[in-house]
Amino acid sequence: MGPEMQIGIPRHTSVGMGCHEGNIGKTMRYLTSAWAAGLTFMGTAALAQENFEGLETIGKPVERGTGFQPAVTELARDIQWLDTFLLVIITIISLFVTALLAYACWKFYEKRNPNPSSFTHNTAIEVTWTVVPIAILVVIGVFSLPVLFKQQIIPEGDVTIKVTGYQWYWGYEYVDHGFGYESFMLERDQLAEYGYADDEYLLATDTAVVVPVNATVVMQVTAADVIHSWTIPSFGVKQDGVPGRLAELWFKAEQEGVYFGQCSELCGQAHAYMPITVKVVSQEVYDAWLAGAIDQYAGIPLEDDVLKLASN
Ligand SMILES: [Cu+2]
Repeated sequence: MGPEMQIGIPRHTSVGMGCHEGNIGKTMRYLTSAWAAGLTFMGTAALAQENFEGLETIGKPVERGTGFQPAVTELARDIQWLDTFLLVIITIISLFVTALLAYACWKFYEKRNPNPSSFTHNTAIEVTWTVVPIAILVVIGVFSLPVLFKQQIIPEGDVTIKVTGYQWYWGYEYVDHGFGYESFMLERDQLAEYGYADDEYLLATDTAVVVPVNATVVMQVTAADVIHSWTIPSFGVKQDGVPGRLAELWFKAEQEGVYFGQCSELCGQAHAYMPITVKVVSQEVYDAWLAGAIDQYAGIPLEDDVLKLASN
C-alpha cells in the first residue's frame, strides 16, 4: 500500500486555514468525481468505504412522518421523554386556560351578570397565579437540567473524531489514529453504486463516519469558513461548528445501523447539500474498517502501526 493509494481521495493535509479551504470547497464536484474515479481504478481503495452488508437504515426521515426518528442513545431517549413530558404539561395548561376563559364568558355575560362587582384585588388569587407558574417552572427545571448536563458533560471517549464543517461538505479526522477524510453528498445517480436507496438523496454521502456500537464517541466540532452544525437526530445530538473554536458532543449508539443528519446552521448557497451519514457497526467490523482506513487514508503500513501500538 504505497502513496499511490491516496490518489483521487480528496483530503486535507492541513486544517484551520479557513480562506484556503473555501477554494477547495468550490471544487467539490471535481473532487467527488475524482474520488469516484479513484475508487474505480483501485479496487482495494474501496475497502474503507465498503457498504457493510446487511446494515439496516434506522435514522432517516420517513414520508409523512411527524414524530421523532428512532432514539438509539440515552441522550435521544431523554430528549424524547422530556418532549412528551412538556407536551403533557402544556396541554393541561392550555385546556385549563381555555376552560377558564369559556367559564368567564358564560358566567359574566352582561345579561347573566348585569351588576359587575367592583373589587380590584384578591390576594389569594394573586399569590396563586404567581406561585403556581413558578412551581411549574421549577418542576420543568428539575427534569430538564439533568438532561442538559448529561449532554454537556463530555465523558472520556472510546473513539474521538474531529469534524470540520466546510462550505459545503464535512471533514472527519480520527484523531487517535492520524487519518482523516472528507464526506460529500452523493448525486442521485450515485446512490445505488454506494448502496443507498433512492429516497436517501440529500442524506447519503460518499464516505461515512464509522463508529463501533455501544462505544462512547466524542465528536470535536468546528468549522473552517462559516458556522455549520453537526447533528444526528437519532442520537439526540446537535452542535454548532464555529470557526476557531472546538466544541464537543458525545453519544453512545446502542444499535447497529445507518443514520443520517443534515447541516443545521444556515451556511450559504449549498447548505442543503452537505448531509451527514454515520454507520454504527460491531466492534469487530469497526476494527477491521479502522485498520483498512488507517492504511488507506494515512498511508501508514498496517504492520508498523500494529507494532507501534503493541509496543506502547
Ligand atoms: Cu453547513
